[in-house]
Amino acid sequence: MADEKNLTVDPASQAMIERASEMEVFIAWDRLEAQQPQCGFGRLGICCRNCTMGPCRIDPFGDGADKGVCGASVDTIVARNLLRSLLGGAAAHSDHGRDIVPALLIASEGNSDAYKIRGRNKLYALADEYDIPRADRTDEEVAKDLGHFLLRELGKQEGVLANVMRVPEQQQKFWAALDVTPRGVDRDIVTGMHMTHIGVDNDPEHLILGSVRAALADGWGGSMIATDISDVLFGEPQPTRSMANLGVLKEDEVNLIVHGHEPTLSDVIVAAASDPELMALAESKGAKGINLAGICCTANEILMRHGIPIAGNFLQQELAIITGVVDVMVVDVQCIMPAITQLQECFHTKIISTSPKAKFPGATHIEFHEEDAMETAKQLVRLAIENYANRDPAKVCIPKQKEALIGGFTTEDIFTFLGGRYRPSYRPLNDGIQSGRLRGVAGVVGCNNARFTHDKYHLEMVKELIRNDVAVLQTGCSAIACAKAGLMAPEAAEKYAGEGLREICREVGIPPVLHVGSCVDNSRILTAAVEMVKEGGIGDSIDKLPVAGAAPEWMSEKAISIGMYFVASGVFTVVNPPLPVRGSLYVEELLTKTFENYLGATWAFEEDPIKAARLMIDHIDRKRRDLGLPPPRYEVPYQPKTIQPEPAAEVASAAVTATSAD
Ligand code: SF4
Ligand code: MSK
Repeated sequence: MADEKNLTVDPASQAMIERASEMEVFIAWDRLEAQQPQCGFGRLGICCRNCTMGPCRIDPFGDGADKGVCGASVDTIVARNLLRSLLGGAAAHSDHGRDIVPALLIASEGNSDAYKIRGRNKLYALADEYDIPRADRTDEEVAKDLGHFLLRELGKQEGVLANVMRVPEQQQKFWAALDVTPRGVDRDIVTGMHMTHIGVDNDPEHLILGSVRAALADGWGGSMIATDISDVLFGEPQPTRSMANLGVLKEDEVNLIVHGHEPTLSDVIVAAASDPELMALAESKGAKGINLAGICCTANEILMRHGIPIAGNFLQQELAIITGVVDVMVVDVQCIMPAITQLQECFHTKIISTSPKAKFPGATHIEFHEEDAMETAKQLVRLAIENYANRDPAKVCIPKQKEALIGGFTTEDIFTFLGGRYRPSYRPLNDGIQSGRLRGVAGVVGCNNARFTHDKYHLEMVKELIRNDVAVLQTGCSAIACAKAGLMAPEAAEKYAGEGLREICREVGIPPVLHVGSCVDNSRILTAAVEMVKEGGIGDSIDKLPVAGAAPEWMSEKAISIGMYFVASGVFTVVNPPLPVRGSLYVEELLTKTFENYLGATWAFEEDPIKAARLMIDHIDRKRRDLGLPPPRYEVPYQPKTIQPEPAAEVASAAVTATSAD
């Protein structure tokens, strides 16, 4: 395998990759190497398996086949593939939202030891928004109506999503003109799948607009519903201190890691881990305590509400097990590598799958049902305690790196910490942008991808943005990358931020990079943009705001949906790697150019994180000029750094060349 320093910039991960290689344990980077050369057709989006006359593939050089057996053009195939991938992502987010509703309904019965209505302010705000009566009713009665209302929204068959009323008027006009106003999550995803069947929709533009509608149903529907219900059920996050990186694991305590996405079980495990009986049991086995930590977005969910430490992001899931001290890893859905169960052959860690929809060969399956949530949570903690004695001391190796962070920012609490308790407002944010002290705001989100040096792209991009006085909102594994690098500590402003952003961070006492949650919480970035529009003075629609988005190391289909709903909501969004559409010039132009006229924003593809940040800053400056705002108060020199192209990309283009020459 290549030098671990080229695989990740995170020292804790470098140490564990080295450890894996010493122990001859195969991990993601080894499997990536074994996969070379990867398929260049797939990367360009030009192969189709939608019927058994295929698979068909289009020759990217124009010498061979330019149509599938059915006559589908390269533009149709590329657009259809993108739509299918996006639907996978939108479905995952939206099903996450649906899966939280049963817990809300159980809480509304008022007799669960696991679930209670903890976010009263959010409950009242949502009830008022959706016309659910509150007078002379208990919180539980209101929550029950809310749960049923949101279930109907997810499965809505007539009309449009209720949350469309949250969207600024200009965005609604764009969507109406294109006929992409989201109608209902289930409906728009099923319709999208139907469109991709052989011989249904063959118009590439129409297919791409189908993906816009499904993405909007995710962003303003499924994901937003997931965020809203989680806030009602588990409580609205508040800024909270915690730590991040593998160094949060403890040699002398039972370590239980929760990994995946949905908070319905992990939030209850937080309570179970502090149960006095279980703590006594842990002590009786020689452990000093029970240490709970998270990986991926489950980590973000329980960090935001309870300050539980983060063990790592997507590419650290195997590395956590290689520390030799993870007694149990509880997994539910999304971003869980099947490989982790194979590590059980070398390490004592027990992998326990819990979702009725996700089984992992080799894992112990303890199916989670909301009615028995506390019982199941305690059972899982007990299993971790019992497995503590099975650790092999010779295999224990915990990297020492961990960094302090503050997480738990939301659209709602931004009001308070900016405007103060007695005058909550977005005014100071908008004032900062209007005066030029703050250049703009960026959302930097998304995954890790083994093809690109782990965390490097997130860190370089975010540092360049804050150096140029662009405040950054983050979710997902990108947020974890920056937390591990110390960018979410308040002191980060002194070290990394430009002068204007530093002044604001000092005044308000916030880090320059704000952790706003998990993947579904990208909806918080949409609603924060809406509040900036409502506050006034920096654009009367989202596409006019000096804001931008990015996913510099994305890999999951969910990221396609997130990027598409950012763009369709008016946010210019830069991604790396490019969407798999480069086999069709038409589709690429549609997404990166024509969308400007359709939606007021476009996609951009750029691998170099500094150049990508520069695209975002230039976009923000253009928006500032269009609004007649003064130039940024503090300019810093642009320091281009050239990043070496990732080796896999070279291999892929070689693969295309080789295959087409066959
Ligand atoms: Fe080939 Fe058309 Fe079938 Fe796709 S749908 S596999 S392009 S024949
Ligand atoms: S977990 S979707 S790797 S951000 Fe949400 Fe991380 Fe991407 Fe999964």
